[in-house]
Amino acid sequence: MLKPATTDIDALKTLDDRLRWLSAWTIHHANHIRESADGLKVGGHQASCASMTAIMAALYFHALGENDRVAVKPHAGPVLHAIHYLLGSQSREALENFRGLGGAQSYPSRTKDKIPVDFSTGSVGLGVAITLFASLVQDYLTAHGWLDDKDRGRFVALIGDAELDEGNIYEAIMEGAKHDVRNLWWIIDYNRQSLDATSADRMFERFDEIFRSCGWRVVELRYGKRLQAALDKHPTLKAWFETLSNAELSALHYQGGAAWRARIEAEIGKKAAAFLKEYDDEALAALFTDLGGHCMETLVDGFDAADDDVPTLFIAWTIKGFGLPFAGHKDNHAGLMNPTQLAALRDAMGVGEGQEWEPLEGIGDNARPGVEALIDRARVAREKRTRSFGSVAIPEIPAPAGEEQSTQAAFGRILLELSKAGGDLADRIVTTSPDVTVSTNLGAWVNQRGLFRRSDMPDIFAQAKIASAQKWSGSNKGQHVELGIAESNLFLMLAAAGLSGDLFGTRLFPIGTLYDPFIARGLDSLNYACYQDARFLLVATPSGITLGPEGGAHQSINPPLIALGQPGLRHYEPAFADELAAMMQEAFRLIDDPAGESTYLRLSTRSIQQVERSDDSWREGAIAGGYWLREPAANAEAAIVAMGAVMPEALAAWEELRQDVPGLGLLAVTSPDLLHRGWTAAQAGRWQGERKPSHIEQLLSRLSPGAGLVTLVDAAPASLSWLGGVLGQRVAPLGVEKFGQTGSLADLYATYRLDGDAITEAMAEILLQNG
Ligand SMILES: Cc1ncc(C[n+]2csc(CCOP(=O)(O)OP(=O)(O)O)c2C)c(N)n1
Ligand SMILES: [Mg+2]
Repeated sequence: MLKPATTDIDALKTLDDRLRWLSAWTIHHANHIRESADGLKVGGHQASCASMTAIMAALYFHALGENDRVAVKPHAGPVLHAIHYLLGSQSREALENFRGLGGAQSYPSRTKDKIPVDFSTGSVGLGVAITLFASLVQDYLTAHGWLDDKDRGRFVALIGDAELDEGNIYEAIMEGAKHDVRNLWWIIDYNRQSLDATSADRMFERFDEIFRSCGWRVVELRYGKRLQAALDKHPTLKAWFETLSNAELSALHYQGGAAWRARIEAEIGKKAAAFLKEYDDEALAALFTDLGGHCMETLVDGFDAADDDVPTLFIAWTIKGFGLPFAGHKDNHAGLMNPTQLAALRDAMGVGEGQEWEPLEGIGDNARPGVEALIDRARVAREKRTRSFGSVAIPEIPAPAGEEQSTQAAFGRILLELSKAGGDLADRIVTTSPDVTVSTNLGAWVNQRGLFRRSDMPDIFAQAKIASAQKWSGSNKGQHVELGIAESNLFLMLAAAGLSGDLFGTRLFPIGTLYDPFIARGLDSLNYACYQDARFLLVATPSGITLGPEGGAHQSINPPLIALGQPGLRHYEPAFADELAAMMQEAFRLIDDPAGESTYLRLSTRSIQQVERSDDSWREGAIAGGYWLREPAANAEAAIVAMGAVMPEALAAWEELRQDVPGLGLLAVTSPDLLHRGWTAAQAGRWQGERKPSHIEQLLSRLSPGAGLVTLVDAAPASLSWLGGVLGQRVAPLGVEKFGQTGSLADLYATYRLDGDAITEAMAEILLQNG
């Protein structure tokens, strides 16, 4: 820790003011001074920033240690930029270009901002929860000997009070309690305002109870020192103050001293007369705005007192828009000061006109050294930014043997073999699953590598000699993090583990398994993980109506479409075990490559006959998104295009139809996602003079320009129907458009038109159209 021996409270207060000024100015500049080419409102949140400049000054210039990592409330992004501007790590150009292309981002972004952002934020709640999983990853790395004690830190989330409505926060703290997480500070900017208005009072005294019952220490920073002292002297006034609702408090803060006086006179009367005499209106307003989250002494004392590893929730009372003309107004969320108001703030801050960007402008000679000393100390603490890539040798992953296999079973066997063979990759794999470890075939891996628990967890069933195929014991050397059924937590765990190289300098290879349809349960968290460039392998299994009797609400139709639209996530859907092995090898490579990405494997429980390969030529195509499983004749009039578990139907139909349809090809698609990306990239390339056709253009150009394609997929048919647009070929798209029916495979394939008859009929129709 780089904490100062004595705290220069005055210097911290100066920095608080400076952050309030610079964040307001940055937003003002973007909205009122920078030229607008399109007339669109630029926006920004001056009130949300002003609400927490004191908290952030106390944190960044006093409390944070060099290993500590922070998720900043999205709408306080400009305060983070102002801090880095003072530290010298943010440029004036980027601030002048706030919310512009290449400028400081609206909300802190790991990937788009140039300053070191520990966690991206924007979708409220997720930035909060990821800190908990990052702390768990830190414990994991320490337990496995990858992180020295001296490199451990604390994970801090700066939270808007309205964020507390996001359910993912409670899912996270319950999971955290199970894993005994520590080293967390969650600091609520308790301004009791949300976007629309003031927040509901009913939950008021409930949040702390919820956290306490999950093992957290709750520290309420309600009053600043001055207000505390004043209220201690006047118990009646204190009791009255504490009955004010959120809306009343906010309104009074907005109205100011005269309103406070009138209200106190009306409601307390004579008993408050002596008190009111002590203050003029201005002093009265200043007194009542002296809440804990704006009082530097209170913040510093509060942070200093929490010097252990107990997870701590700070409830820091604040006023939204503190120090700005719209402080406390319920509509101030997106409020912007007008130029006159801004000029008044500038004058009040002692900043000269024309000197707005000068970092320490107007700070007197006496105060400067103290301020500069705090900045210097903080600079050291904030500079660290590691990205660890390319450190691990990825071995060749052979396909599991077996004439008949399902991709899901093959996945389990590949992991088992990796575990048995050992080595760096196997040691760095960490698996995780929301209570579907066994049913997604991670069981054998877990038998080998064990559950991760900081303290030993015996396998009671094994001790009692009760027969079970599944060992279930935990230790701090275990490599599987078992989660409760909360898919959002799975993705946040993958996000945190997938950033281990960035956060801790050690790359892990996280693998998460879940049921394919339940991707939707954690979709925003998945998007959040990808947005931050976390790297992991997501294995979603089983999938589609191929579940057969299991069917019902477990069927998944649209995940391939989700993957098609999800940047940073590569979808592969293998039909055969050897494809899967190649894809897993590629996925591991992508995790450890700076230009890589995460991978989503959509697998099936259907055991199918494996194909015979005469050589390895399929492999490159399979990794690129597709290959001819049965070569078409040059200029063939038709092809079957199929993906994943329905490949046996495609192969059988190909056998049956090839007499009638000369030169018929069978294209095995392994990734519509990659094919589509390649297609659009090649188009964009052509606009810049590049001539290289994409993989899918090359594949389809083997057919005649007017050829017909029958596409077949156990998913939404739109996953493949777009292929007709590549070269203008006709498409008959087969797939699943309704879900929820149980049945045998034969019945379901017939009902949903995924069987041989459907392929034959579709082929006949499309060839007829051609003729
Ligand atoms: C998941 C999600 N839903 C909605 C929003 C839109 N939104 C942005 S801020 C906000 C409320 C902000 O209130 P609070 O968290 O208390 O922050 P404050 O500005 O008051 O500090 C909302 C609803 C969002 N960013 N993310
Ligand atoms: Mg709020």
